[in-house]
Amino acid sequence: MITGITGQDGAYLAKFLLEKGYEVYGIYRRLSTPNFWRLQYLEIFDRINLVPADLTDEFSLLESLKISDADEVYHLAAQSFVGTSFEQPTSTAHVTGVAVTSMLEAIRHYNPHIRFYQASSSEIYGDGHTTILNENSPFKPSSPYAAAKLYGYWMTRIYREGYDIFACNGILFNHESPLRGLEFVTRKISNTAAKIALGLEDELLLGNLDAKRDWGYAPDYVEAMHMMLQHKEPDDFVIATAETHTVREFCEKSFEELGLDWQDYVKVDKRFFRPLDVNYLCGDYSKARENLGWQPKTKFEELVKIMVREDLERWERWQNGEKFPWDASNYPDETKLITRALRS
Ligand code: NDP
Ligand code: GDR
Repeated sequence: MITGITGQDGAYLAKFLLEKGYEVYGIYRRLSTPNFWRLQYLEIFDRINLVPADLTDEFSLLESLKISDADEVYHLAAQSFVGTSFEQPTSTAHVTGVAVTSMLEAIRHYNPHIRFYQASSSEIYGDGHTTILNENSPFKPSSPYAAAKLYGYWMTRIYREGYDIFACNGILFNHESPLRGLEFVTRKISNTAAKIALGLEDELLLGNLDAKRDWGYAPDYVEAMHMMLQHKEPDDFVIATAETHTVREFCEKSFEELGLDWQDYVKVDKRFFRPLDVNYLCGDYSKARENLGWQPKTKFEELVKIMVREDLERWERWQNGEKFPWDASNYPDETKLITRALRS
């Protein structure tokens, strides 16, 4: 069973598990506009058992375990956008933090033999690091999102050590794809650059261009989640590429892919800065390589190409009148949205 199956990782993981012969269940919550585009895009929507549940409704989580009778639970659902966590810190605490405990409690009561994967994050390291990070590096969260994830990280360890539940933290560094939400910086860049190349947009407004991230490719990363739950012992693993690049470099490579100079189009806008930011992240995945046999297959430049080419193709098809499941054509202009940064 996958929580967060309608998100980027949930959709890729579902596809990966279906290809392995798994029967896949996923929870979805009621939204005024249903969000199944990623499952439709990957052509797996009809092969998934969808169970209604919400992370803030503990009994619905317990019920989802009963309905699926799962052997493995991949807990991916969260309020996953760091920027929003500054604007909605309490709901982020409930959804991204406390719900991890709700799910672990549901497992403890329903079937403590279920193997549990927690979607932990490199954000738990926070700002101030200058060297490559591993499982033993200190945690110092720099956002409400990161604090909630750190709580989830510790609850996962507490249930592993206290109740003998096979519970693992995947400390995943940023991973991206054409299924990434449009508010995250990589997809914002690839999508807007593609539109600029086709004359559909004339500028790209961004915040902190100096932030460095270790960006990998999401389909590579969901394989690591599965490997963790097949390992002989439950443990915590960093999943990363061990390379770091600035947001500026992501822009440069994206526009270059389209034959354009990023400096002609990118402008800095204070609305996209955060009250606190993490300026450097780079992950050491040696433990995962040695214990799980996992390593990234897709590096930075290839990732940029995949994303830019895909967004360009989608917009070309859109210009030709094609309709297919994807998000961009319905997304509002971000600059129309009032953010806390703008008010202050
Ligand atoms: P997405 O934002 O794409 O997906 C989040 C998922 O959580 C969606 O399916 C969403 O459902 C679901 N969700 C949110 N709130 C609730 C709720 N109250 N009840 C039920 N479901 C809910 O995230 P990603 O796929 O990128 O990330 C997956 C997980 O991994 C997240 O926990 C994220 O924090 C974590 N992570 C991600 C990294 C990355 O680089 N992508 C790196 C490290 C960690 P809906 O469609 O209804 O909104
Ligand atoms: P992040 O991803 O916060 O690392 O969290 P995001 O892509 O939002 O930001 C990365 C860096 O880019 C800077 N930035 C901008 N970010 C956004 N979104 N929009 C902009 O216009 C912009 N301009 C500059 C940010 O300040 C930041 O430094 C992601 C999420 O997937 C989390 O759920 C996950 O846990 C972490 O990655 C690992």
